[in-house]
Amino acid sequence: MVKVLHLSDIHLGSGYTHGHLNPITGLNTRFEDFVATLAHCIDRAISEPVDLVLFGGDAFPDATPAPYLQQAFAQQFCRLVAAGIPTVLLVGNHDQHQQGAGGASLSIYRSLLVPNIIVGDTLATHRIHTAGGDVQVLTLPWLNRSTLMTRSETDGLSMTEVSAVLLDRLRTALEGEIRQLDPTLPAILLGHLMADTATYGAEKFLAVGKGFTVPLNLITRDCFSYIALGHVHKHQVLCKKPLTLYPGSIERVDFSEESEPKGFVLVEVDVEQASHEFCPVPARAFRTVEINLCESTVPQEDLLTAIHRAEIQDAVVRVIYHIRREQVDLVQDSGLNEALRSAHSYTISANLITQVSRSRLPELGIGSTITPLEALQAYLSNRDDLRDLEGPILQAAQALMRDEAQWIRPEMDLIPVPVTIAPLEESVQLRLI
Ligand SMILES: [Mn+2]
Repeated sequence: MVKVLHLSDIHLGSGYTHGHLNPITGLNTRFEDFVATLAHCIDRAISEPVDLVLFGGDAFPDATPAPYLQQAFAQQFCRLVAAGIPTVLLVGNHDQHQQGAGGASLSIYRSLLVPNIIVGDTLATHRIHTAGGDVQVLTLPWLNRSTLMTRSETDGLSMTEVSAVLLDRLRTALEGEIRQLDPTLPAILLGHLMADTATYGAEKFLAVGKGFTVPLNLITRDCFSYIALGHVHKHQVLCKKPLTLYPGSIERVDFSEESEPKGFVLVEVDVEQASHEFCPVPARAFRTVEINLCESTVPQEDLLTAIHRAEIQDAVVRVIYHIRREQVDLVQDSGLNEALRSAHSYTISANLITQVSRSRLPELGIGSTITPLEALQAYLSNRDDLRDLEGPILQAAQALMRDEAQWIRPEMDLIPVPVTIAPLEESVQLRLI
């Protein structure tokens, strides 16, 4: 039985806009938060003690972190080295330099031959001796086109075709590793990837062209006792046999993670099976206070009541209120600042509601067919403030249209391109996944 602590997506150095400068240390308070949470995870690894620590990737915001970030990260993982706990550091998409072309921010640990630290920047199997017995860890770092294919191979292929070829290569490479596994020892797959059945937000769309989604059944092979994942910030179990899960990130990076518990997992692994326990960490709370004041006769009072009701103590708070233009003077910022003093940091934004929307220009309505220039003309003749610029704007537009015509091949005009815009889920993790 091998006892494992699995954490992921540290992103040390992110989300500074939600913090402020600590006047004593001169550091951003969010940096200090992230370090404290990471220290909490390492404390637990040592106090248990666990036999092995697995980090699922994305250590920093990018592959060239500032020296103070590198140092803070190293100081924490160095404690595992001192305690004699073997550790695997997997390379995530944020750790790769130029999409895999120039090494990774974590490779330094291998170059320095730090004992008991293994850097997972290639698809490879590592046999690790731990206090709980020997274990095999197959590392699967973030893969992108350039990892598995040369440029000439991808030339002329569509995105879907590239994905199909990549998955095929991954299947073959994985099979090669699996065949060499020792069936008498527990085997763990440690991967930084987007599984097709995971719950995530806009990163799915943002990652188009950069990486690809891996079908869960490609990795959930019975030769593995445990499949340890990284990349998605929301903690979730994808499969019970073999146990496959994302521990999620350890600190909130933005408000999309407001309602997600943050933590790591402790996993007991043997050849046949694995069981886990999610351990929450004291990550800083994020709170949204949102209220519609349009119907309120005492908007300031109602807003203050809403703020007092929320648990804002030491939290990163955002206050959003909706208000009519004529009520704006009824809300005083000074009173709000006072009410929000116990928050760690806060932002206040007023959303002005215009009750009577302007009627559309009839000539631009549905059913009328006009050229782009006629549309511009109709728009300009309804904008008194642009009257002086009407001539020059029309001239500029004509010149642009002429220019454009040179670049448009006639056949391109004739092919309708179907565009499907999928609705984004509410919990978007835009920047960091
Ligand atoms: Mn990632």
